[in-house]
Amino acid sequence: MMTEATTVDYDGLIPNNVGLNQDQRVRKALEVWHPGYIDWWKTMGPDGFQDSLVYLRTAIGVGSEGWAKFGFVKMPEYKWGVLLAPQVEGRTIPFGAHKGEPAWQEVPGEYRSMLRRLLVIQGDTEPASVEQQRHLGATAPSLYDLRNLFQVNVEEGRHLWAMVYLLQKYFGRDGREEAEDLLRRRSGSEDSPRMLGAFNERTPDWLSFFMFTFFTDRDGKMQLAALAQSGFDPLSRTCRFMLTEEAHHMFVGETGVQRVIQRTCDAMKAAGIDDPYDIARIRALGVIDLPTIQKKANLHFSLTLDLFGNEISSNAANAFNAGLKGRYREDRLTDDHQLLNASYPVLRLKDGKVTLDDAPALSALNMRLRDDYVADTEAGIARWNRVLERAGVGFRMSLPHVAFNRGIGEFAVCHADTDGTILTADQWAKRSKDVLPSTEDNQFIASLMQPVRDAGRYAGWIAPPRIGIDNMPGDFEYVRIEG
Ligand code: BYC
Repeated sequence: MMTEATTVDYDGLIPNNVGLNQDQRVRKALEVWHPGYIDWWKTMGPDGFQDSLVYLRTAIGVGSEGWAKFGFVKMPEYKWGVLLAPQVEGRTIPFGAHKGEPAWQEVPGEYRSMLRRLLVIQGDTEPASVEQQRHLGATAPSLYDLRNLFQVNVEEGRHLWAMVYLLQKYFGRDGREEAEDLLRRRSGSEDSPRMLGAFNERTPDWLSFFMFTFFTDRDGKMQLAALAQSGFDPLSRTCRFMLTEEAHHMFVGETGVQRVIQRTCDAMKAAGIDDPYDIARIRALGVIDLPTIQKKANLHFSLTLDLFGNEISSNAANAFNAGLKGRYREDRLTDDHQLLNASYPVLRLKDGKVTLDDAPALSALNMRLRDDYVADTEAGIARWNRVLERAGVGFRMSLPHVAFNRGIGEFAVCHADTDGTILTADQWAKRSKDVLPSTEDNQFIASLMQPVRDAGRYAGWIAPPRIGIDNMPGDFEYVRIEG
């Protein structure tokens, strides 16, 4: 049974469904944080479009249907708010040592620092992605894509609000300091970088953006799904609502790459080119050759795998045991949800070979979530391949081996080919340009990044979408750039 209204209070400065009007202390703390956030958005958010009118969706409820309203908004005036999925009455802790006890409505003292760390890491990724994408507006391939970029950006901003609310409400002074620090760190900064590796990388072009939203936002989905199982009920409710927004971000990535592949296939067909490796001729058509798209996928997949942490992790075991972070779809799994005697197969590097070893299931939870992620990603790749099948082009996209190009975990110490073969440093030095984007590849992609700003028109390297956002017609002006 659900309790609480699913509508959102829009009267105050901060739209919310958490009763901020009755909670002076937290409301005050958020109102103090608000100007710093707006300042961050204006200086680190989308560059050059702060006065444009953008056709954005805003959440107006948290029910399963009809939570979004579309309309033209200037981004700094977007209604960022605090939205939690409705409380489920009688909810119990679904896993770990406290399984079956009533879900916590307050922070359990013994797990305070562990929980704070999880919130801060999650919170840190959200503004980081906005910073990484801030220059992309200048080269958008259409107004439709420009609008999708901004939608993703404002929602990542809202996800930051979601974590900041939890920090401010449940962690007092420490929480306020963490909330300030989330606005202080910067993606790619030498002195004060974002916390996780992939969030300090550059997103230099639109193919990178689509790959990022396909691969890295999907890590967001998996991590949020694991946190949505949390025994700390406010975190569970927050993540459940964030997941409804995350779906659009992955749609942007998946269909973005799909449209790039489609356009390349169409151009090859029109020019009578059958060989996908006839790269110079294909590039001369002004489209991105399929092997280069594969290299970009290799890069983004491997960077994203690093976000799952070490295969064997006591942090992950402790968070599960404490009831704070579960497994993907914990509620649909049918084991004892405690895993004290269970094992799980883990890929390891042994005597220079990739081997599968059983490890205690509790320690292997990062590996397990990563496996679930890989399976989810495979399904998306299969949808890309349907475009290639339909076009009759002899090329298929695939995921590289999990040992390929890793910076964290078991395989960080070795070089591996895309099929998992371990390579020497010399072999890797020769091979890497064939499997990761080279400077030349990146320069070619950069040369295509010319903005298209007429409603209904698209850059030559990407096909138009099949349907418009909110069912708008093909020539709809999604962004009124002059405001
Ligand atoms: N970079 O025991 P381990 C998203 C550190 S994306 C740098 O394996 P654990 C989004 C680790 O902190 C989802 N350092 O770690 C997507 C630890 O340090 P300490 C974000 C790393 O904790 C797109 C040490 O190495 N949410 O939402 O088991 C757009 C030992 O490692 C990295 C979350 O990640 C790294 N990649 O696993 C916008 C959920 N990996 O403590 C948004 C919350 C590990 O020894 N986070 N280290 O000093 C977690 O659940 C876990 O902290 C992690 C790491 C899965 C990240």
